[in-house]
Amino acid sequence: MTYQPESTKICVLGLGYIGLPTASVLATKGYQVCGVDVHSHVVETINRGEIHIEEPDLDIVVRSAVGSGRLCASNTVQEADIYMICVPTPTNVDHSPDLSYVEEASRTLRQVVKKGDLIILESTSPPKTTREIVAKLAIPEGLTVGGDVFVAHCPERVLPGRILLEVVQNDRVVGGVTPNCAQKAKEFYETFVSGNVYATNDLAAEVTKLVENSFRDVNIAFANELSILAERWGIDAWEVIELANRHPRVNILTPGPGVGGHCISVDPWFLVHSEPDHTPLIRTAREVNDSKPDYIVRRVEALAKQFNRPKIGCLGLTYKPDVDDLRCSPSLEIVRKLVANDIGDILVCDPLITEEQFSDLPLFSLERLLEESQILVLLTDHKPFYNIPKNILQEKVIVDSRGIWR
Ligand code: SAJ
Repeated sequence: MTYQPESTKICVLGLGYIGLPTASVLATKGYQVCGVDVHSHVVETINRGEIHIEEPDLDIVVRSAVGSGRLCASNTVQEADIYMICVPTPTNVDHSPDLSYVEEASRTLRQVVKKGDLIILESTSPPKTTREIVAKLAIPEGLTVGGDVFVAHCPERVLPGRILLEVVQNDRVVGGVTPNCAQKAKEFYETFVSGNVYATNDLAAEVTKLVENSFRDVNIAFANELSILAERWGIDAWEVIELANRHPRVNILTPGPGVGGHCISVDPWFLVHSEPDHTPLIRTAREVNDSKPDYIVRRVEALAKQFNRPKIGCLGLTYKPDVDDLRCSPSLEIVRKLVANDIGDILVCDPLITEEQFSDLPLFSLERLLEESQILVLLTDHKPFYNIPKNILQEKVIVDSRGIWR
């Protein structure tokens, strides 16, 4: 049976960066969607047709989905045919996974799940979460997995800043706890995804997602290590990478101030935590990337010594360019460490961040920051920072962690 949007109800648990775009896209495809979130302000905002997160065009899609009557938000789970779990899966301080949100969502589902329903875990999760947590906690007694209720993992793969496009266009991997669970999930995704949908088992789908982000983390760690070597040798790391990438089988990513966000800096730990004795490379990559902010701080400190309490202008706070997301941001970490080490007056500019999001220091306009700073530290390569006139840059001491002013 293929799912018919007009006669299929969907309940999306968690209305964050994945849940809200997914729920609103499904509503625009004709499904009747209820989004559930524990935060009342999120529910109220969405029911007004507004959004609580920044993502290009999401405001338009949510307004239209709510206006059409096909998307509503609630604090409590609603009965549906398909349940999608899109809750956070963070790590604890010791890097072990915190699965409390998945557990809570699964327990909640147990009250409403009935024969024939499909449950999908979209949250990026450690190996075996789908079978050992979701399938165990969400299925009411007396119902079987694969016979009565279908449980699958379909990891989200969208890139912040391009979510609405990628949620539809990306290829998807659906992993079923049983083969018919995978088949059901594949049929559902094929109703709204234009990319290919590949069916496998739940564990393979979980590991596929973790491998994608770990691959990127390891590659960025390689670039970051290379940038430190290049600086020691007085050569340009970005030039070396560009030249090496001219080789048909080499593709090195770009060095930066470290790796942030809630995905690539978190997900590799799920692999390390599952198999600590067999993941030295993945662990080391995490450590290399996590140590890069301190390296930048030490660079700035060394350069600051030539001044008597310099004004240090820091450009960018978010974890990557052109998003307003501060989660696990190395740029933010660097600014906070520079302030704590008290080596000068720290001026900060980030055109995408409001004073509500960052209240540690006043936020400067780019013009004022350029006027007042002796040292410029480029941390996040937002578009406006590319256009700073060369003559202004030439007057300053520069730490360009992203290589945009070379
Ligand atoms: N970064 C570098 N150098 C690079 C690329 C990235 O330093 O060459 C840094 C960024 O500045 C940022 C961090 O890495 O701090 C992560 O940024 P990103 O753009 O690589 O990835 P995310 O975290 O925004 O989204 C990733 C994506 N995964 C992959 O590309 C394999 C996305 O497709 C996933 O859906 C998302 O993680 C997720 O939710 O898991």
